[in-house]
Amino acid sequence: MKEQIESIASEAMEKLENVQDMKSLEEIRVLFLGKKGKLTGILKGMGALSPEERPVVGQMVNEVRKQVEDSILKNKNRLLQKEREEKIAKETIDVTMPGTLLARGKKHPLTQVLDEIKEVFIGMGYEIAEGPEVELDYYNFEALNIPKNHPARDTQDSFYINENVVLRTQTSPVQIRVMENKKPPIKIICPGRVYRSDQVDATHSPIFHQVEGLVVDKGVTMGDLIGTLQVFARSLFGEDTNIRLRPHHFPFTEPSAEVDVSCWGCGGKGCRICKNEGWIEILGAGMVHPKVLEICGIDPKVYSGFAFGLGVERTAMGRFNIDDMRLLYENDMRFLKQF
Ligand code: 2U9
Repeated sequence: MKEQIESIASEAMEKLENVQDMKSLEEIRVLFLGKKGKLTGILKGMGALSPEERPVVGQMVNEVRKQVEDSILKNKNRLLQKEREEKIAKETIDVTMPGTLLARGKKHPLTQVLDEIKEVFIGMGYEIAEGPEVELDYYNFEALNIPKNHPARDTQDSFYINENVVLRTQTSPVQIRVMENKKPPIKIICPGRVYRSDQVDATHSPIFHQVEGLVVDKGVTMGDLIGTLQVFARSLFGEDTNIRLRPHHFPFTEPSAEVDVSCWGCGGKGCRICKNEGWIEILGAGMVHPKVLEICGIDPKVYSGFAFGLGVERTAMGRFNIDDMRLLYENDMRFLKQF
């Protein structure tokens, strides 16, 4: 029995000398001191000993138990300290290391231009109005003084869902809906997506974005329109920018004009950007046709208004010198990260 106890003691101490982690330490404790442990087994066998041997063996077992328990405690403290040191080492941050740069996203060039345009008009007291993209023929054409046989209604120009429903070809229907529901003064811009049945090429896309504006009040004049467009053009293209109106025709405005800005590249002398014209067309505008006011229940003898419309893609391509509209839709980061 004594030899057995001594061999258990030396086995236990040898294991405890090399223990490397808390899990193994616990396994050693169970192996020697647990219910089914080696030392516990000796105690169970003590019944078979003579009365003289029992106290001697009992004392030996207790001595070995204490030795093993002391060693386990010492190892436990050592391993806990080791774990703490490892944890601190792992979590130590070297504050002198350069930070990991997070890739910052950026707004799409169309969004940048749209936000700039909104900013200018919000600064002039306009509200933003929105409306459905799948529109009734009535709001997209009839209420805009575009009669049934007008070429703009031809299916080669518009996406018809059925005879009375169309994908809106401009955001003007939103202005109609506002005028039907709100008495003047009205001062809104209507940004949004519009659809035209065009073949995709460098300057056309079946889906593109517009911003239209509408002001209706008493005594609104062409002078108000020109002044507003001058402020808009200078905010977007620089303080030295001038505008030029060329007579035009739109069914929903009378008089109508196409509006050019002096070229931002050469100030009007002529260069590659403006194709030596000195001017670049940016939008269309005019005084709201009296019939359109009337259709919306606004008396054209009491009220007048002006309206304008611009293409966001066209504006962005001018601003960022982009020569192919398709680049705006391909989501190629090599292109987009330039803006
Ligand atoms: C109402 C009355 C009048 C909006 C206008 C234009 C002129 C115009 C084009 C610019 C480029 C469309 O995106 S584009 O192809 N728009 O030239 N738009 S006046 O006139 C309105 C709108 C609503 C009730």
